[in-house]
Amino acid sequence: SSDRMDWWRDAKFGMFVHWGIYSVTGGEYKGQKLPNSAEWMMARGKIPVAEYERYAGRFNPTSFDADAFVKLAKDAGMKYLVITAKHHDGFSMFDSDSNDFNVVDSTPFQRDIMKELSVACQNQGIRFGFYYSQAQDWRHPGGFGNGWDKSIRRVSNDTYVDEKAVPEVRQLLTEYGPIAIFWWDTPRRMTRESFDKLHSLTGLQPNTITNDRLGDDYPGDYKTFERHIPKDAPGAADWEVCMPISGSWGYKRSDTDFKSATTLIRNLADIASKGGNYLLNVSPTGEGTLLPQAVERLEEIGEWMRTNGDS
Ligand code: FUL
Repeated sequence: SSDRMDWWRDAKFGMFVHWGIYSVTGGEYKGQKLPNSAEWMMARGKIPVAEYERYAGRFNPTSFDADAFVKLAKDAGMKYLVITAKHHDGFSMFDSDSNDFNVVDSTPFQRDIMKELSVACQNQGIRFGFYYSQAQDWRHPGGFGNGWDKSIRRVSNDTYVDEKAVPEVRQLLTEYGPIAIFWWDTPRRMTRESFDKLHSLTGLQPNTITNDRLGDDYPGDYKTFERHIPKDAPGAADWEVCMPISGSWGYKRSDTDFKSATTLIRNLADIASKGGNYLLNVSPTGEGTLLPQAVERLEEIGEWMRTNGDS
């Protein structure tokens, strides 16, 4: 019998992409290397909202080419791509109607990166999905997570959900073609109304597959494991391991901790043999390209896939 999960179960391998205005400095704030992943730069540096906004003015990844980017994933044997439409910092990587702090309205680049990628994926037969930080938002006064900027006059989390998360999720699910995956992240305690509003939006595209990070009562379609591979096949029917190709999710200049191609291939085989999917993360720079270390590894995996894979 056919199931909306069929393609996902067959896919085994996807590309995760963390990209945002923190990529401009490679996660460094005023020349300081900060602990944790680069996309956490604003929180680790305790950067005030007004100051963080200025990074948008430096985001101009003119070397970005959506077709070439998607081709890298396809040639590596990946079947789907999931990218950060909005991370915790509150910056929207698409032409958001409800948030001007976005790639089209607030950067010299002025191009809708999500639109370009959705088209490139569709042309090359790669399923396309969004990561969306629905709870943490360090810029909106009702988003969770920003405890450092005391100049913000807080509003309720419901206000944030109504003003930003709901309209953005709706826009992402109506203006960007078929969305294969909606990848929620870092659940926090919201009101039942807010959870339900977000949850029901995924019904706009009945075939959209979701992970389990909207909230405790919303298991989604599959279980997310972060950074580690379960030792034994987990009880869950459908699960995915997400893992950065190096140490950080977002591009971090000081991060040279690339996993070897051998390790990556072994991980893929290990996960696939236990029935899961591998969502391998790469980190575009402020120029819009991947470091050669990442490209080389993707190419090596692709070679292995062509010799040993099933397609
Ligand atoms: C985490 C986030 O806080 C990280 O920044 C990253 O997006 C990872 C995949 O999920 O919980």
